[in-house]
Amino acid sequence: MEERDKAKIAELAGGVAAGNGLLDRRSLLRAGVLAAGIAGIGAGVAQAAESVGADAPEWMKTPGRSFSPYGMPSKWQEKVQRSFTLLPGRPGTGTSRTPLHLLEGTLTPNGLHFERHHNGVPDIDPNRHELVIHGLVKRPLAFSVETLMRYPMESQIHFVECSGNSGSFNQREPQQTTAGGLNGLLSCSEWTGVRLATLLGEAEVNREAKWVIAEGADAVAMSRSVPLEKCLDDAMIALYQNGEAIRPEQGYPMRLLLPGFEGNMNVKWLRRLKVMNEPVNARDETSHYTELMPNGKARQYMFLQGVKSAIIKPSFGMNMKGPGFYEVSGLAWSGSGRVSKVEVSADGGKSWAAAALTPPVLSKALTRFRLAWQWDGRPSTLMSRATDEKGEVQPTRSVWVSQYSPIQFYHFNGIQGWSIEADGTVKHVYV
Ligand SMILES: Nc1nc2c(c(=O)[nH]1)N[C@H]1C(S)=C(S)[C@@H](COP(=O)(O)O)O[C@H]1N2
Ligand SMILES: [Mo]
Repeated sequence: MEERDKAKIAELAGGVAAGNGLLDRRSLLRAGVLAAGIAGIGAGVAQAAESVGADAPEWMKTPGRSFSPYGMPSKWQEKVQRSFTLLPGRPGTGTSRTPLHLLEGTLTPNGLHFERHHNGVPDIDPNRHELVIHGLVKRPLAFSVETLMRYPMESQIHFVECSGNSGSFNQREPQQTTAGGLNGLLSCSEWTGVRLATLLGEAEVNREAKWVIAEGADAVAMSRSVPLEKCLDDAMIALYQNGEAIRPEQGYPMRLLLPGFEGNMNVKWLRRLKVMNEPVNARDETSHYTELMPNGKARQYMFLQGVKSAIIKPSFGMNMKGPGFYEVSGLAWSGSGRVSKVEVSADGGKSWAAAALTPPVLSKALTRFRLAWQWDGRPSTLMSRATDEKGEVQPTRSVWVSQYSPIQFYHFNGIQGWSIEADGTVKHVYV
């Protein structure tokens, strides 16, 4: 690109904000792709024909098909699917990932929410399911689904992230896979249900109580110890997911939702909450979900998902179409609250520019960030770094790795990078 053109783009877009062509975060509000540069660069915008409608496509010539009782995505979107990692011989055990790289915005369609099952998805008859609250309470209570539905409800938008998400970053070599393949044990939904504090209030928790043991009604009866404090704070018994009854894969007829805590603690198919004065050291919190330290000791009960971000556009599998004006965008989130800042670098971390955060920016929810980039066609390294409202900053991968034993893979929240080759190929690189 000519220096003169570059300068014109930068001027129209509101200025250069960091090295290697990152533009000011307000630039997208001011200028479209065309206005910001030279017609069509990078974006492939074409000139419209003089007379529109002369050659109408076939779908304009016959009536469309009829109504459907439950709508499905367009057949042209059939590749937008979850990807699986299953354990051999154990069909219901493993994970499926949200294809983050094929979605936009921040909410995950219910059919694409990631899945993590320890022994398959139970087929629960809601008329025979009960949630029991017992242990250190004055009044042990059993709630049918119908009873819970009569309680006052609230809606909250929150992410759920498996603590094993992005676990491959502990490996020596960067895995060459999509943004969803790397980070897709992550989804975000509007959850509607009953505040757990309301139900615990009715059961009247004893003074010595400190923990609540949550147990699922699946074949492994997955159990986790949850601090009582969290249960009395923003914990919810979720009954609805994005407006419809929670999906079987997500815990139908109800799940425990612990905003910001590692996925595993959000017990699905919830059947029992036992109030205790100590944690139980359940199988799922001793054999797994601990952090193995270099000295061979393990840290237990690491609940919070750290502040994190990843660039989704561009990412592996999306090649650049020549030099020009691009929007770099991605997702940022924190288990501790709101994302306060996301910075992007196009020169491998030498300089950083603040990205625009697309509203709404919600606590413990996915936030979309965007920044205009004028790619000059030379090899570049894109990175993003998030900061949350508590002031926590995403660490570098090497800082993260140095904290743990080399086989420890839970809670990776290090800075991620993509290299853009001169031919436009996007590769996963460690930065
Ligand atoms: N009862 C039960 N709850 C469970 C699990 C399970 O296997 N059984 N998996 C846990 C794990 S490890 C994660 S990451 C989340 C995944 O929730 P999702 O499948 O709705 O994405 O559920 C958690 N709750
Ligand atoms: Mo998980």
